[in-house]
Amino acid sequence: MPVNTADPRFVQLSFANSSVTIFYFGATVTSWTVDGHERLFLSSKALLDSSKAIRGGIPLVFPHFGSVSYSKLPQHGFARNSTWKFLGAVKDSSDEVVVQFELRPELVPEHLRALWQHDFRLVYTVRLADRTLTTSLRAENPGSESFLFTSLLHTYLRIANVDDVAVRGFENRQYLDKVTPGTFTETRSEAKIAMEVDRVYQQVDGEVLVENTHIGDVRIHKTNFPDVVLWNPWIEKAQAMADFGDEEYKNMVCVEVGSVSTPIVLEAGQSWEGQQILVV
Ligand code: TA6
Repeated sequence: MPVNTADPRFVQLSFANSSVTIFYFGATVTSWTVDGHERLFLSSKALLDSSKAIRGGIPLVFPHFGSVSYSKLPQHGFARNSTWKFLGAVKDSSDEVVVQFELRPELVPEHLRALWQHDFRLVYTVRLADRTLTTSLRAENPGSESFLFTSLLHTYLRIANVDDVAVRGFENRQYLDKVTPGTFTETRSEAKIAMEVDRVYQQVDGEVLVENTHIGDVRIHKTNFPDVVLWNPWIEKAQAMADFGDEEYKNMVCVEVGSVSTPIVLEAGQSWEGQQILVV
């Protein structure tokens, strides 16, 4: 199945009735269509000129989620603000299309590189098959000293109406709430969204199910990403973001698999890999 690199900004994969668009900037998946239906949210105001992280799709968060005391990098690190190298198709068969991207220090903008000077290599693998999109991020430490990192796939799912959506899989999980600061335990079998939500659910073991998106459910399976962030900016935060429509909070929910609660220590010569499988 074709891997189309005609446009200098992105690569497009197609497989059966599915397609994926991945911008080289941030190695950001911006679109995933199945049976002609778009399953990811991309803001109508997203900037696609490499001037800032793309508002939507699946931005990559590395070397840290949020802002941390041990780094002066901007929120969510530099992976989503760097132009990655396309490594090409590693598989293009009758059952899936697989491509890879790479990020190394020399590809990171100098002003960001100067704020985090560890040697590293990231390899991002995007695998498109029938009704599934698998994205895997491998971090390697080719240097001689260990470094700390946290990482997350900042997935924006497209929905018809935020009032209808229910997210299952968090029951009895502890979560760090960034809206009403504190740590709580989720008692509900389904999380609904009727206000700003910004929660880091910890040690989420099983499948996360996002129901009533607009054409059915999205199932999220994950490996080595113990946490799940649930985020919707709601009205005020939506209005405060220049690259996000004032009303767009009604049509998106971020369900973000990550390893963010506890930094990972990557020893010299070691590697780590986290994976997400979206199933519709
Ligand atoms: O993942 C949720 C979050 O950390 C929110 O707190 C909000 O800041 C969101 O990420 C978007 O962050 P960004 O830097 O892309 O505007």
